[in-house]
Amino acid sequence: MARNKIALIGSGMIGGTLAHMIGLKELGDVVMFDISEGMPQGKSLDIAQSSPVDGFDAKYHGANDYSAIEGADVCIVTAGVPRKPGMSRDDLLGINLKVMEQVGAGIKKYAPNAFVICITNPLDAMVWALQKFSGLPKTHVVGMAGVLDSARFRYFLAEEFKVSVEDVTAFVLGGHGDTMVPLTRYSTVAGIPLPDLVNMGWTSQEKLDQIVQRTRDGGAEIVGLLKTGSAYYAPASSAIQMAEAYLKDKKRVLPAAAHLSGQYGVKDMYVGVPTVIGAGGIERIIEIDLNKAEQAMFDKSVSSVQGLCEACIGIAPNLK
Ligand code: A3D
Repeated sequence: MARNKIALIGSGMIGGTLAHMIGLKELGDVVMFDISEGMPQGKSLDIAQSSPVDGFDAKYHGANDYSAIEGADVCIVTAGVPRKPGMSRDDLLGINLKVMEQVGAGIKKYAPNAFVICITNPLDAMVWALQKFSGLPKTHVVGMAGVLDSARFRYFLAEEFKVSVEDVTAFVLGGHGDTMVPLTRYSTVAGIPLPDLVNMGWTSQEKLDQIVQRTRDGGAEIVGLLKTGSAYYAPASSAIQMAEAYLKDKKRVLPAAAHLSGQYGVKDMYVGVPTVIGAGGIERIIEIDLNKAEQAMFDKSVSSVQGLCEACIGIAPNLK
């Protein structure tokens, strides 16, 4: 049986980390694509040379031509530009929308049966545009943000409670941005919801609110420290978890920016919601009950994503 083929479209900081992780986890052969000449070839050769040391078998190929992604089972898209300090994710919209148009055409031509995971920001609008530009089924084009946002939330909670990150589950809904909705009611330590942990004296409501805010600002905190770009280790790990769920038909329950066609009262938009990811791509969208306050936060997040999609249509009217 042939190995899976995983195409990385964009081979910068996240793309390089993805390529390395795919080898270490033996998920398949890797094609690193980028417009920068020599860079994907150089990174591919470098990672391939680590394989005898780490003991994994995978073919690595760097390319500047889309034909190299032909027949890919999974495409992970990071092509575009990241944020610099002082920039919001939305500032990237104009440049990255044009990149999505090229990427969409490349995937449509060479990898129409792939499961496509978009990471490029502003995430919810870019994945929406990428699905339209590529014409791939909506179940097979998905955005990575929720796994990362909930991982940040889980990490901060585990630190606060002094328990293993493995025992903390977290739920983050909505767009990937300042309006994301970390749901404390559905986040737990070993099944105990966060509001109960406040009542049990494990933390205060004030501290929990600070953690929620730090989660919302999680990306900006790292941009401020790095100064030259944005986070890449945790974003790469998060996308790998989604790719693995698809390739191994794990049917993982993962938050993802998924296409909504009426769920949560939202039509033809990508917003972060809990999903089931397996061999069928996005196999199910899980609709949970939101209370009034949560619904209001979710609506605010949806309207900010809607504003970005409208801005995309302003630039590329063919997206309508
Ligand atoms: P970076 O290291 O700059 O890599 C981007 C790569 O894209 C570069 O190597 C570019 O040469 C390449 N590129 C630019 N234009 C094109 C094109 N037209 N076709 C193909 N390749 C092209 O950035 P990064 O890897 O740090 O981040 C990539 C993207 O992910 C950015 O848009 C970030 O904002 C975004 N990001 C999203 C999250 C989410 O949670 C959604 C987290 C972190 C970063």
